[in-house]
Amino acid sequence: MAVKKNPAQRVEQLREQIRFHNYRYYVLDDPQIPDAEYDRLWRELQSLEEAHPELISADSPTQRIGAEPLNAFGDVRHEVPMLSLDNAFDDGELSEFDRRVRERLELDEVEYTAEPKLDGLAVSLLYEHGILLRGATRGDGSTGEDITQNVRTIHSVPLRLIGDGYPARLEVRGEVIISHAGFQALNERAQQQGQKLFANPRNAAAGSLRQLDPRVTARRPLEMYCYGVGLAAGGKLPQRHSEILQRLRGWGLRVYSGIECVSALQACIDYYRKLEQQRESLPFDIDGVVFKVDRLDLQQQLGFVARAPRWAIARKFPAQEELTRVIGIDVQVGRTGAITPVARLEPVFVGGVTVTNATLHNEDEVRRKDVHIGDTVIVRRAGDVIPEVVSVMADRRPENARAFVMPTRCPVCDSDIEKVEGEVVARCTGGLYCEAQRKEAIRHFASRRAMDIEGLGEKLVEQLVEHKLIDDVAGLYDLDVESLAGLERMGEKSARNLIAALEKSKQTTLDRFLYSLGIREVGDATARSLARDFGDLGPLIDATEERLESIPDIGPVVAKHIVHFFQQPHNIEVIEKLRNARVSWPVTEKAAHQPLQGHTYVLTGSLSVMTRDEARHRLQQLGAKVSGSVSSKTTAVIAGEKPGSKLAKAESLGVAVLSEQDLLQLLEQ
Ligand code: 9MJ
Repeated sequence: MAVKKNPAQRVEQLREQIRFHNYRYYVLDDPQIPDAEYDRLWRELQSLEEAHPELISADSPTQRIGAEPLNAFGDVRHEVPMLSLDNAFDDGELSEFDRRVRERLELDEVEYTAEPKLDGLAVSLLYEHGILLRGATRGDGSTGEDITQNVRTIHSVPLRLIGDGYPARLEVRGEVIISHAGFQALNERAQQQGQKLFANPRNAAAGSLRQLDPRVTARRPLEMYCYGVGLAAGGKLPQRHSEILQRLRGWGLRVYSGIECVSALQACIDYYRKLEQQRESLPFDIDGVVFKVDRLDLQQQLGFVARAPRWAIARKFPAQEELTRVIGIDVQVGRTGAITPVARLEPVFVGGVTVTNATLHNEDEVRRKDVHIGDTVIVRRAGDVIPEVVSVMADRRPENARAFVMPTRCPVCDSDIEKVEGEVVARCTGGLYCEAQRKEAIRHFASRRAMDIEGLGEKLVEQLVEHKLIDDVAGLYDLDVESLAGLERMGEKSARNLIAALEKSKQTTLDRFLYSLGIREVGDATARSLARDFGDLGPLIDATEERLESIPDIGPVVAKHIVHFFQQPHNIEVIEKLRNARVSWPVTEKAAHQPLQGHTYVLTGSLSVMTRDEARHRLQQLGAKVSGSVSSKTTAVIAGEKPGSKLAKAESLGVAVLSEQDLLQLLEQ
């Protein structure tokens, strides 16, 4: 029989258990127990500490947010300076670095560790006998600020190291960041509370660490990844950087799992390319890759110059944010008449391309960001997303800067612009009378996920409409080689290719056809639901709002748009013309392709390729049920990043667990 522990022993035991589970959750991303079980341990510790306040110690997991607000941060002198990194902006500069290293060391080949360069704030953590004593910012490298109270609130920072063998005094360095998911949640909360939004995760992390009140910091989703050691005294560390990182992980500190040891330049370049590819799907922002000479004896031999070590380099990605000037603000008219203000910019090179326009989304955004013509602004370009104006450099506003005035009439067709109560978007009321809306409708019709007409790009659509060769999408199928061949940049061969592509597009599917019509709020996923449910166009044209709303994922607003669309005689006329041109699709048996019928899935954690909502939707389209709780009847649990207690429940019930990769395969079927 277990001996009943006295309170002091039980408190220590609970702390050890909680530390271990924190480590599983925050460091390894692999929780071992359900949330409810963790909460139980936590509450037991809390009530024991309440009953026996003399047992409370600063390294207890309950004591993360203890201290009162400060008046100012104190200074911390770094015993070992916190160096910065030299940069390489292209492969040539990286190659130069490698050459210099090899020459100095008189070696033919050097091994490097390759790490993502996290875009956050460099922080130092000092542990004495395994207990976190102090956290500090980098500052100028020799003196930083004492932010102990704030780093203590970060769950991936252990208040006490686990395991053993750590030096008596150990100063660990790393980057404090906010992940994309954390950033999104933070801004959603700020918006709900009517507070100012953060411009990017880095600013949010910096602002959060600089709070004098640790209770504010504690509400911010900060995380820390460690990448090195400053001071180590009273104990031994391995003689390779990569092995030190392994050790840190063993002591409960979070280290990014994708760090690799690479030999020679080509492998460095390969790693850089790989990370460049992965950049968009990583859970946090990175601005490059850091290469460090792996052997510490070689690092020592190389030493450092000024403020940067000779043994490391940051190969930076092309910048994603740059400063430029707004030379005008125009509005663009979209397919559904939506009016989007667009900043015309002095050309600027951002993230590898020259940017001359950036979206301002809508009038409210222009006001919120307070963008004037003449302002110097920060422009951001992330991946393939349309560049956007992030913020204005208010102190650089020239005297003659002008505010943006939202037009009241469409700049293209002169129809009224109207803004429906409760909607953020203003719209041109011209409909297909508006040339801009017509062009956009045709472009959408031809796009890849719609009718997929190869070779029919933006420029060509503009010419076709402007030369009055067509006035709606059905007109495309009346085009012939002669009428096309006279257009700019259109030889006979391209004309023939386009006619062939048009011909090919006539064999389509119902969902593509529905999507291509450009009904408001009917994206490709909704189009698939409709196609699956109705099987053919006729019944859909006759459907009532009520009937449409009975379909999962179709709400009252979408239903209204669909009914309204088919009530317009003009739209029915175009559809008839398309059918007369022999556009056709196989008529499916209603709800034919439902391979997952009878299966139930549960989603937990965050997915990287799609949102949970999308995943649910797509599973439902294949006939699956998606449930919020795990039971023995569950077919499988699909676990993303940071899965919740559902994963543990699945494991305890012996229910299958699928990764995001498995999910993608399932959906591919
Ligand atoms: C970042 N920011 O991720 C270093 N860093 O090493 C990594 N920064 C660094 N290493 C020495 N991974 C100085 C800075």
